[in-house]
Amino acid sequence: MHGGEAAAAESGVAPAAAVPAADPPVASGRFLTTNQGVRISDNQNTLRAGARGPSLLEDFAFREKIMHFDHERIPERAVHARGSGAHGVFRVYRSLSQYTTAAFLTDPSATTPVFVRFSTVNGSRGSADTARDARGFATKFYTSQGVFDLVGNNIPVFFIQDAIKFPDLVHAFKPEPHNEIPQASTAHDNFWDFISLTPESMHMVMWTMSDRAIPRSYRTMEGFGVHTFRLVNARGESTLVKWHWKPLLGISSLVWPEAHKLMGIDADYHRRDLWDAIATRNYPEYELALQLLPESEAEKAPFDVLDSTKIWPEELIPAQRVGRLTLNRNPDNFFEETEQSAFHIGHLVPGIDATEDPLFQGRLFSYLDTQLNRFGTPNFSQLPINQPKSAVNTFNQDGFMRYNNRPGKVNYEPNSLGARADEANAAQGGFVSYAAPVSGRKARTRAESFGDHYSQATLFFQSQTEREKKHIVMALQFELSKVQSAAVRQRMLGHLANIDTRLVREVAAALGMPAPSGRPNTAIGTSPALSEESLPRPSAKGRLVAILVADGVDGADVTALKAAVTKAKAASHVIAPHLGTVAAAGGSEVAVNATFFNSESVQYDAVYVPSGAGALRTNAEALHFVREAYKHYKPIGADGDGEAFLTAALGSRSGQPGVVVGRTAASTAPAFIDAVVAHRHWTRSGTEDVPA
Ligand code: HDD
Repeated sequence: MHGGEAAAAESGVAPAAAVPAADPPVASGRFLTTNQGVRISDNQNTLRAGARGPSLLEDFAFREKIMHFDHERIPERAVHARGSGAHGVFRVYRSLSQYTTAAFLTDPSATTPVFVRFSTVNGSRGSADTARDARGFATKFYTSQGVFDLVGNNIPVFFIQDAIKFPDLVHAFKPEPHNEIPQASTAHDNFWDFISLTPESMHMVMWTMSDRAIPRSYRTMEGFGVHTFRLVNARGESTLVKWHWKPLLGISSLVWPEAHKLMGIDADYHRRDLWDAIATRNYPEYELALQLLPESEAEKAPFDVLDSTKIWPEELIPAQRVGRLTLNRNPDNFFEETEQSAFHIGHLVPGIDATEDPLFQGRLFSYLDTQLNRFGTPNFSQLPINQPKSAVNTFNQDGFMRYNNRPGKVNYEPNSLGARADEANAAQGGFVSYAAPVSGRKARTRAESFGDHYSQATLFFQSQTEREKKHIVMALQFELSKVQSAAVRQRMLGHLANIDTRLVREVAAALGMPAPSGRPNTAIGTSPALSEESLPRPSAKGRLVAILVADGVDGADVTALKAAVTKAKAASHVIAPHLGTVAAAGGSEVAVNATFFNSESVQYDAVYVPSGAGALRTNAEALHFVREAYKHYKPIGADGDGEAFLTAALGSRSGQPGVVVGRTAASTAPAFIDAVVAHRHWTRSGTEDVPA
């Protein structure tokens, strides 16, 4: 009997009916109500004195509605404000108990729920997805031992070695403070001024100027934990670890003019791609790969494992694939899940620990602090998206929006008056910090072993294919040409000279400046795993093919092509001069998904012109569509009189790599799908002079 019931029984007064433990009041029922559950009679007109008179203060429904609206926003994230989230599951392939006690890494039968948030770093919440930038790849594992957050990026190194420099880095890359220009872009003086005075950033600069910084999709980019972490096993032994996410679709990127254009045409390009893939059950998948290094071997490595500006070349320390992440559910509500998800690099579970990396150490402070700013309360951990799915048993209490304090009288520990809440030791699954030996004098200093800022930048550049090198050169030409200060440009050239002689020569030429000489460490060699183009492209899965049609198209041909595309696990859209249907030859109708006025070639991975679409020969938008796809090295296919259309669009270029023609869709499809798998056809010539 509850206290209230006992008292009522004593007094002989019947207790009031128990209030049922209700679910939170979500939208339900037919009638619109106020927040207090009172039905609203008119949501279109305020209460006013006379039809043309002033509104009355008495209108509580109006005031409540406006008050709520006025407070809808929470501060956007200081960085990574623009993002998209998805739910999923993680499963380890085999037990890693040799290295760690973390249950989700030792039990291959366990399916661990996860929430992943992808993001850009620089732009504000409404900025475009395809900006040149690093991408965040933050994973919240709801493990049986509590929440573990892996808060990583799609680039394995960072701009700075010490967290004390982070606010300056962010101030420098964000829009300039006097005029808030430019949005979501590093092509401005402040960024390059800071970078030119921060040699340790050169390695990451090579990555952000490469195609890795303009991914085709969140589904086709890698993820990295960046720092060295520790895995700790049951014997208390530590193994150093670098975390990698490897996308099963392979890695693919946009080309810069395409990314640029997409910022205007579809600012939500990556968000939409992720959402659509999950909605159509083409679940994005990534393998977790670990680079493992016994603590005792760290000293022998040719880099300092605590330096976040360095990779561990995979040829030296292989990345072992140990588990799979599948994203299989879109959020029900963007704000509640994606926006309110709160990650923290200090959300660690037993068996996974931090290292002394000074960037890691600083992050351990910043993430909780930033959540206090965003949510105004330490109780953000009670929001459903942030709640652990394992038991929570804490004496923390109260604060704004707290709703589940522990019941009962006792709220302290140790206690003898209430339920016990014993602390757990390691054997009972308690978190025990790895007993890393620490010694030294207190000083503001940087280890000498952090001192080589150029060799791995050179390693990255030297590991790229010709085409990839060209793109890095072009990105630097673009970015530095936007810098007004000649001194900043000159200083940057000084750094590039220490990375690669050709790089500095070509960038300097575009800036109209002399190329300084430097001392690149060319002997560092190459790491093939760093070249996106050299990695395998497994299939056409997930690609989107545009099929251009007009009245008179051969309906059977369209059907055959669509079937071949579906069989390859890709998708297709039929594009025509108008929505609705087009009349196919023979009397059937072909349904249209998009038109030449509401979509452009940059939104597609490949283009096909089926037989009977020859009428498009005089359609300027259709001609432009194909020319632009050609310019961006995309696969182009045609059959029947579709070939005549290609000739009208491309002239003699229709014999170039990745342009596939045939008699029917059925006979052309296999070669066309192969071209789609290859994605871009870099050896194609004549792209520069295509008028698109
Ligand atoms: Fe950070 C957010 C990744 C260095 C301070 N960071 C944030 C997010 C990602 C990263 C993916 C977005 C999480 C989400 O989706 O909500 N950050 C990194 C990586 C770093 C890094 C890979 C280097 C290895 N960050 C870093 C440093 C500091 C911060 C050195 C501060 C000393 N980061 C923050 C933050 C953010 C954040 C201000 C903003 C919003 C948030 O935390 O929740 O605390």
